[in-house]
Amino acid sequence: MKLTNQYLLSVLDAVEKRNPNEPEFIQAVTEVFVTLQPVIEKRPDIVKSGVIERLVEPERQIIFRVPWIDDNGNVQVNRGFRVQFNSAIGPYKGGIRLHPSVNLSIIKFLGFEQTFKNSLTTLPMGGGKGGSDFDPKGKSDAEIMKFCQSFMTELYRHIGPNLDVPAGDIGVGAREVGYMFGQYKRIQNEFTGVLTGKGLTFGGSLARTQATGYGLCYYTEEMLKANGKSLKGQTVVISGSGNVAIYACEKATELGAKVVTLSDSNGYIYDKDGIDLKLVKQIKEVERKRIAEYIKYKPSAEYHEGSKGVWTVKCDIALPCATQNELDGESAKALAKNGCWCVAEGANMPSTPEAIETYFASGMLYGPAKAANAGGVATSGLEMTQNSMRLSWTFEEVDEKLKGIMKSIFKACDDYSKEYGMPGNYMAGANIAGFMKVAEAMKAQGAV
Ligand code: NDP
Ligand code: 2IT
Repeated sequence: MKLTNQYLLSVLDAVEKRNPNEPEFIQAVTEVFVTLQPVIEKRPDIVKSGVIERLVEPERQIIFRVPWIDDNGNVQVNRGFRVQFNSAIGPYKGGIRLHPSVNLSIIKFLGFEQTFKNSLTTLPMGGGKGGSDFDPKGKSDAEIMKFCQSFMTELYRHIGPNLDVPAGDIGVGAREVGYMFGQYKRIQNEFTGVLTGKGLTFGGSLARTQATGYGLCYYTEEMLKANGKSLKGQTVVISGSGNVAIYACEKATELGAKVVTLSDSNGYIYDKDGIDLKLVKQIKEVERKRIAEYIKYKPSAEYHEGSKGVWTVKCDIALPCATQNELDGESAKALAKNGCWCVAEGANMPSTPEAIETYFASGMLYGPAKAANAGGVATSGLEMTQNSMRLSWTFEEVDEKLKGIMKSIFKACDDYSKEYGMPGNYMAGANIAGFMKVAEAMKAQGAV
């Protein structure tokens, strides 16, 4: 699909001029615009109320200095970000990413996409994202704590349970959320559900840790079911070996698939017998080591240098769960050539535009990130609800609600793809479904 609508082309042109050097943000906006073309043609009222121009400009962007002292007594300085993208349907909501590659473009693409994703969950959450170019790799626990405390010492004044509720993303899990929560509580003198992904002893929700990976598999299973298939008996390739990858592997295996790979930014492991997840959890969650360690304990498995190689492994289904643009056109062609017929995205924007073109050209089923990985933030929404009610649901209750949400997300993608004349194009369905609710709310609230 190409962008030919003159109005959207002119808005995109303005976005490009206003945001030079932000390739990831432009990529995310372009993808959404391409799929919104039929909506724009059908709904002149939305155009007239300036929804599109407002949607691509964050409500607020905060950039701040994060100084901290390392274990050698040296002062280190990082840059912190929080982009509060859209609050039309609820408080800003979205994760915090700690990775050396973090910059404004990456945080903006994530915050922009989060707006649509959160809308799809059916829960009242606006879109936001934050992070820092801090590199957690090789840092001691004390350094991580000092960084998180310093980060929150500035961020606390911009967030709140009814204003903006951050959570985890790359490099941020329960440990980091715990340190940030502790610092927020201390400065604000208030115990409140200001972050999600908290520890279970202080307001965290059961099943939040598993939610993104499990949700990805629930979505994938729905998509397969609608197309007369299921995960059972399929060979699955997963990239990444972090939170999303681990729990996608767990649920896919439970649903009867065989997961044969995991990866990190250095390389990938291939285990023809199916990944031993107990071993992976020990290496990644307990020891915080690299995925290459796997073959020390499982010599029959293989380790290959280079993360892109994972896409050359023969499979039925690929679940990219590492990072943006990890799967390019060439890798998508390699997948197709090896008979892969389904890609569902655990990571945010893992497929380049060329890769997505290849999925459609080769007739693959494609589950786009905004829909397929929405289970994490949906369960964060359930954590907010439990915090407000001052109670906690059982694992089974949360998991059941998550399943229901993922089913309804798939249905929305399917329904909207049909309504706008693109049956089976769940990318268009997800973007349009997510957009409609936000657009109606923005229109109703006036151009303010
Ligand atoms: P983690 O930090 O737990 O794991 C990230 C994984 O991705 C690691 O294996 C990491 O390898 C790999 N990775 C990161 N950057 C790169 C890179 N540049 N090239 C290759 N591999 C890379 O993060 P999550 O599992 O939480 O997040 C993974 C993806 O899922 C992200 O895109 C995130 O935005 C998305 N997501 C996360 C949600 C959540 O609830 N956590 C919810 C929805 C989406 P290495 O150790 O080498 O860096
Ligand atoms: O990309 C995402 O949806 C997340 N990192 C989860 C955000 C959240 O608020 O739980």
